Amino acid sequence: MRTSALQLTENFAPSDKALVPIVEKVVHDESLTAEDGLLLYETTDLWSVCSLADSVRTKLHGNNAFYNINRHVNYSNVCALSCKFCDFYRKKDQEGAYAHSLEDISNEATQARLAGATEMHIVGGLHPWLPFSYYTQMLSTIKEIAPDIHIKAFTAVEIVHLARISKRGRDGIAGIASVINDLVDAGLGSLPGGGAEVFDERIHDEAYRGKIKGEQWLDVHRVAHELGLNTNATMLYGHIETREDRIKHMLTIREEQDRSITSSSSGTFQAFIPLPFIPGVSELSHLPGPSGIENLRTIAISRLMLDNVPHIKAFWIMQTLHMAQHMLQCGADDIDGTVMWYDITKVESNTTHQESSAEDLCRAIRDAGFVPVERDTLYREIERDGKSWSVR
Ligand code: V47
Repeated sequence: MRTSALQLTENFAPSDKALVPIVEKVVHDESLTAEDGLLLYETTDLWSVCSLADSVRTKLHGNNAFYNINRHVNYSNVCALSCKFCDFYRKKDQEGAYAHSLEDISNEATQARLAGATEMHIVGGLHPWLPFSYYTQMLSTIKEIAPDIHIKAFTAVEIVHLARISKRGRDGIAGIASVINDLVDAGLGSLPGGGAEVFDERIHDEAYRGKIKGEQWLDVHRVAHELGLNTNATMLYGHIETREDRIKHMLTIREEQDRSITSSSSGTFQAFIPLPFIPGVSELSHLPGPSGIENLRTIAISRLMLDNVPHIKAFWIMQTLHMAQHMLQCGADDIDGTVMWYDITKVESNTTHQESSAEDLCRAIRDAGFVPVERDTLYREIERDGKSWSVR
């Protein structure tokens, strides 16, 4: 039996006494400051950081840990950008460049429906020549084949790209809103959290010059929230950024979430997903990427800093399923889903086939001491009978 959050925090005596004021704030539901965040990064008392984060996740979610039955689809790796951390993009005529046809996508939707998936998570590069109709038809085709599947698609930079190719790039926020409305009409259900990287101009200019900046990423998510869509937020860490940059990034997401919660927006950030940099054969492949301990610490600190974001996801594809189990004990409450195909990073596999069965995900969750709960994209519980499912 796991200790409940309040029991743990009231009797909690960290061996690093510098953490005591942070423990007090957490017990009294006070938000942590940037200085607190840095202290959590600097302390050698990692056990206390993780236990404190675990107490917060337990308070929010009890013993539940979430997963879903989903499919990730990377429709094209052709990209106008050349981000230094990225091992996924190809130029149009480069070996390995691809763009899936709408027929490929409809086959994938059929497979997803037959497998009982509740979600398709779709992202790709900024393809220079695919027309706007490719994207709307992709969504409507999936909806025709699998009307109940939730489509979570297109990172903020893709939305900005779609505004440009549909001649709404100069219309600012109104252009973004009109693109999102078109996509929703075609079947879009929510936005994933990708492409946020680290909100810092220096890092942007050094590692992903040409990509939209933090303010634009936030604009897109703000508009989506105002239009009633839920979204996620990521942070790509462990490359050339500092720990200060990470804390600043988390605080920016927290501020934006406050804005969405207190405004008339009906959408909010549902989950925060720290993504560890995977060097692969990217231009930054000389860097080692973050260590397992840094990954645990970052998950725990995310849980503690982002007190207004309900879910912290340990994306097993990038963290590995074994590490995701540890992360469930250090603040994470979600590990993503069955995935099937994933082309953006490859940690334990040389192919895009990166799949975990629902049974394996549940076993991993149980083994970590939690109760597996199948959720849909909006974190509603799923009642399942084999391949057929409904929202509880
Ligand atoms: O946008 C690219 C990142 C993101 C690398 O919203 C890399 O539920 C690590 O956003 N090493 C895509 N990361 C993944 C993503 C995501 C994943 C799971 C769930 C959700 C969600 C979102 O991956 C990209 C980029 O930020 N990325 N290259 C790399 N070498």
